[in-house]
Amino acid sequence: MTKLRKILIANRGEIALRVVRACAEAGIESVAVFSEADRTSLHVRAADEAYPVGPPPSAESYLRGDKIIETALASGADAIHPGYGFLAENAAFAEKVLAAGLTWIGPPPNAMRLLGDKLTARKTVQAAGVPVVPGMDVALDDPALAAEAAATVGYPVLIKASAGGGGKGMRIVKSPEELASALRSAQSEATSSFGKGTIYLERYLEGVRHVEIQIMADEHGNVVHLGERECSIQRRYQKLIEEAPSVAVDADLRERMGAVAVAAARAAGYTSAGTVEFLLDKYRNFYFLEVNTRLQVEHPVTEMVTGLDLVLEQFRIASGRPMKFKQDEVRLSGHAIECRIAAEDPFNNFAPSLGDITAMAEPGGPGVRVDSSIYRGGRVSIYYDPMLAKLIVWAPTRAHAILRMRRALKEYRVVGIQTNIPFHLGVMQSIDFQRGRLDTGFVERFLGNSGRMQVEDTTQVADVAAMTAALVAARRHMDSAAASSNGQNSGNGKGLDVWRLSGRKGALR
Ligand code: MV4
Repeated sequence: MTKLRKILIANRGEIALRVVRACAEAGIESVAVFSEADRTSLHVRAADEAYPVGPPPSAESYLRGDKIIETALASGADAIHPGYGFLAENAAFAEKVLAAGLTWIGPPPNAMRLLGDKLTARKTVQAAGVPVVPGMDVALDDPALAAEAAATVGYPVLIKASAGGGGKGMRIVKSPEELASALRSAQSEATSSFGKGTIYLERYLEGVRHVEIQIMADEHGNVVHLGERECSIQRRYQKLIEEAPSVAVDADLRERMGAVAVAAARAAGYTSAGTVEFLLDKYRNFYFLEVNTRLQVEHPVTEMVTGLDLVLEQFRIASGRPMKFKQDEVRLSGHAIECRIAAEDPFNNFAPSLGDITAMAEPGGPGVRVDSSIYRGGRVSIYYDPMLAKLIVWAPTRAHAILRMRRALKEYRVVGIQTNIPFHLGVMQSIDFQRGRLDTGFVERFLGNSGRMQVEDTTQVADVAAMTAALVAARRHMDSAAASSNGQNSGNGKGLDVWRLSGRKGALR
C-alpha cells in the first residue's frame, strides 16, 4: 500500500478541477499543470500548486508526457491522474509514469493495451464469452479481403479504426460500390489521427441504443459494475446528453450486462475505473462495442445515482487498498441527466463559437451539479475541446429530472459566445425524449434534414415573442414615464415600474 500525499493532474478544464476537488476532500495535495493559454484557469487557481508546461497547442503542452513527468518529480508529487483525453489512454505514458517511480491513477498499462486497441479488445472479450457486434476480427489491409468480409457480414457495414476514438476513421458503407473509397479515406484518417492505420469492419446496427456499463476494479480481485448510462444522444460520434439509468434497462438486463462487463474487465486484468460500451437492440440483445480505459466525461450521472465518488475510489484503488463496497452493496437511486454545454452554435450547424465570456450565471438549487471550467473574463480559444461545462441534475424520477434540467438550462447564462444550451432545451422539450424513445438516430431526426436547430420550434417562437413584447413594453413604458416625470420616481407607483422593467430588460440581455 502506498499512501498518496500529492497528486499531479495531467489535464485542464472541468476534469482537472474535478480531480483537484477530490484531492482536497481526501486530504491530498494537488498539483496543476497549465499551458500559456490556461494561466488564469479555474483548475490552476484551485490547486495547491501549479506549473507551466508549454505554449497553447496541446501537442506542445498537455501532450508533453516527458515534461509532465519531470514536473511531477520536481514538485514532489507521488502520483499522476490523467483525467480524460490527452494522455489518459496512452499505455506508453502510463508505463513511463510507473518507471519514474510514480503511481499511475488508472488501469495497468497492459490492460490499457489489451482493451485500448479495439480489434484486440474484440478478440479478448470474445474469448471471455462476451457477445460482440457481428463483424470480422481481421485487420483490413487488402481491399479484396475487405469486400469479402463486408459481403459475409452484410451491408450496411461500419468501418472502424482499431486505435479509434471520437469517430475518427469511422465510415458507414451502404453498398459494395462505396467500399473501396471508404476504406482508403478511413485508413488515411486513422493514420493521420493515431499514427496507425489498422481498420476493421462491423455490421452497422441501426435503431439501437448506445448503453454503457461503468466498472470499477481493485488490486484485490474485486470487480464490480455500477449500472448503465444511456448515451444514444450523440452528434458526429460526440456524446451530447447522457442519463442513468436507461429507460430500456431493467434489473434483470442490468445484471446480465453488468456480468458481461465484469467478465470483460477480468479477462484483461483490469483495475481502476473503466467503461464497457454496448449497443442494445429493441429485442434487448446487447453487443459489445469497445472499452474506454479511463474515467469518462459522463461519470457524474453514475455518481449521482450510486452516491459514490468515482475519483475518490480511483485514489483508493491506486493506493492499493480494496474498494469500500461489494457488488451487492451498490444501490441505484433516482435518475440523473447530464447535458454537455459546448461553445457551439446550434442554429449554425454547431459551428465553434470563440471569444471572451463577458458575463455568466450558472444554475443552482436542489439536485443541480455544475462541473464547469468557465468564468467571467475567460476565453474560449481554438486550442482545446469546445466543451465548457457539464450540467448534471438528479431527481427521484426521470420526469422530475427532465423538468429540473429544463429549469436549470433556463437559469444558465453565458454571454459573449454562443452555446448549445438551446439545443439541450429543445431536446428536453421533445416528446420522443420525454417518452424515452431514444436510439442512435435521435439527433438526426431531431435536427431534421438541415442538420440545424430550427427557430420555427413553437416553444422558441413563443419565448422570442414574449421577450420581444416585454422589451417593447418596457421601452414604451420608460419613454412615457420619462416624458411625464423626467425619469424620476414620482411616487405615483409608475416610477417603480420603470425601474423594475428596466432591470428586467437588463436581465434579458
Ligand atoms: C456502432 C454503431 C452501430 N453499429 N457500431 C458511436 C461512437 C462509438 N464509440 C461507437 N458508436 C457506434 N458504433 C456499429 N457496429 C452505432 C454507434 C453510435 C452512433 C452512430 C451514429 C449516430 C449516432 C450514434 C450514437 C451512438 C452510437
